Amino acid sequence: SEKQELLKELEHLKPRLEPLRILVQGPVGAGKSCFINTVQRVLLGRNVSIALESSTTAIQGESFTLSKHGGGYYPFVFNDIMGLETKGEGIQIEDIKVLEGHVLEGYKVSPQSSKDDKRYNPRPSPGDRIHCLVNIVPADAISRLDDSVIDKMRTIRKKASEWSIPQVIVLTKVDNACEIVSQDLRKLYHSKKVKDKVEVSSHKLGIPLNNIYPMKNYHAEITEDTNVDVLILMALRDIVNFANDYVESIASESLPGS
Ligand SMILES: Nc1nc2c(ncn2[C@@H]2O[C@H](COP(=O)(O)OP(=O)(O)OP(=O)(O)O)[C@@H](O)[C@H]2O)c(=O)[nH]1
Ligand SMILES: [Mg+2]
Repeated sequence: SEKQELLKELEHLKPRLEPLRILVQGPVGAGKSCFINTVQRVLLGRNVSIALESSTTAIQGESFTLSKHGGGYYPFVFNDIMGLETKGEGIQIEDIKVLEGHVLEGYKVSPQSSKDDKRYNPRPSPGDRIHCLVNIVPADAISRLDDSVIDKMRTIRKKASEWSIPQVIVLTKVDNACEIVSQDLRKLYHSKKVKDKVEVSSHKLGIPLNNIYPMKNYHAEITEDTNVDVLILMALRDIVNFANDYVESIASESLPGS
């Protein structure tokens, strides 16, 4: 099946360097934690509310390692940074130096943090950087999001663009945005309402339509839904491949003599 194919492809992934680092950003309540949980659930093939290995290492975010079904870990990690709602709190623009890999374990981001901090990494290697930026946007609330939240996301996105870091939008909560889709997820690509949300989010964040992944997270329901699984896995496959492409490109850049 399509799901098995995708799982196999992810299972056999051998990136140029490990782990690939995927940064997840988005407004409070957008579904960031649910997305990471759903990814782990689909990869393991069972409910996993406690299976995620989490450590608060890097920035204000938590870093999540994903377990394999047969033991071991996938060669990619998710970093979940806190919601971008609060003015003056949450991520500070300077803090996006994390994108470049300037931040070592234990570095505490605060408005006072500076380059003098011992845990500031002045010479980040390709493996320290973020390799893909995933913008989590709630389909049902995109039109109502505060401009300041969109501005912060755009600022981080633009910074990521300067370093050529690939970027996508994961558009969550499509079930809340469209009644028909909520009843049958297979109607997703025929939904005028979802199409509209995809276009609005593309316009607001400046990310092309073909890098937007509308989907539904596992949240309240216990029962497995292959349609949810396939949507998640297709997005994940692209995200890790984009991350790996990026790693390939920066690795060849930094080869001596090139
Ligand atoms: N209907 C629906 N609800 C969702 C979906 N994804 C997440 N939710 C719900 O949205 C709420 C917020 O989800 P979280 O994953 O905690 O959001 P978050 O982005 O991690 O929020 P913060 O950590 O506070 O920034 C929860 O009540 C979830 O159950 C989805 O795809 N569909
Ligand atoms: Mg969360």
